Amino acid sequence: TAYKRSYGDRAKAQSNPAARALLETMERKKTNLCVSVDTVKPADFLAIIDAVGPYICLIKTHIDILEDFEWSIIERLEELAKKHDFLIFEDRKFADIGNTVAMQYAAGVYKIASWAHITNAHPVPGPSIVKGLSSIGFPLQRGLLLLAEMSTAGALTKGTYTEEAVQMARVHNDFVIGFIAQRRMNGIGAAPGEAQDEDFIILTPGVGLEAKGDAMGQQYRTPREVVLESGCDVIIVGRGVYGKDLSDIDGIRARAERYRGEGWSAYLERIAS
Ligand code: 5FU
Repeated sequence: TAYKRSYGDRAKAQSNPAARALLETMERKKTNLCVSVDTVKPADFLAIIDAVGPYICLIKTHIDILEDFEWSIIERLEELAKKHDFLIFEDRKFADIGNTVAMQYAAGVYKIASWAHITNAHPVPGPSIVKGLSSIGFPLQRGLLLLAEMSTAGALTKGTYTEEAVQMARVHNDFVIGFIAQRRMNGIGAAPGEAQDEDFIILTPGVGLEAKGDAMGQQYRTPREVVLESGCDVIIVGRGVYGKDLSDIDGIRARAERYRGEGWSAYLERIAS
């Protein structure tokens, strides 16, 4: 099955350019770490990205958290992506009708489709959300993740909801490259014998080595649990890397290096087993 194969091997079979580029970057840089930079000040945002850049395959943004947004932040982000060889994932979690999300994705203040290689959407509105986003993103060679499962306590993303998210992805697998989920999704909800060689990329938030959770429902598992035991591909780490003191760049760099090591060794163990 796909998750026993190397990222580089899996890249070759991907037809979506963003999926292929992500897997190739992971193989080339030997990292399955995505850092989530959830900071308010643009200066912190850019300094942290520059520090963790060498250790990551992907940076995850919530662009609407930044105060005093200006377009030069995007230009700087794109420069850093080139300098350190990583891709950009805007964690926008689109959730509206196709016509609306197409505008939210292409236009407005952030023009997400113009700079984010990957974005994500809740499957709650049904397949029309994929159609709307694909009308903008597919021609730009972007990729979409569906939120099949969330990391928070009591999340409603379970059972048939998760299964139908996978079915939705299957129907639109030119643009939908994988899932935000807590475990592998290949073959879920498929008829026996169907979907044998599908290969969805699984990106997993709720990863931490120190804490078990936060005061607002977040739940953490270790890179080993996520990558080795649950078969996920990319670990998404926010506070575990940037911590409480955003000026402690050496500490941030050291933690990124540590998570990269933990994630990569779990992956090596997985493909060797
Ligand atoms: F879809 C999800 C989810 O299920 N859980 C999450 O935590 C997204 N996230 C995001 O990952 C969340 O919005 C944060 O940006 C990040 C996790 O940050 P942490 O500091 O590692 O808890």
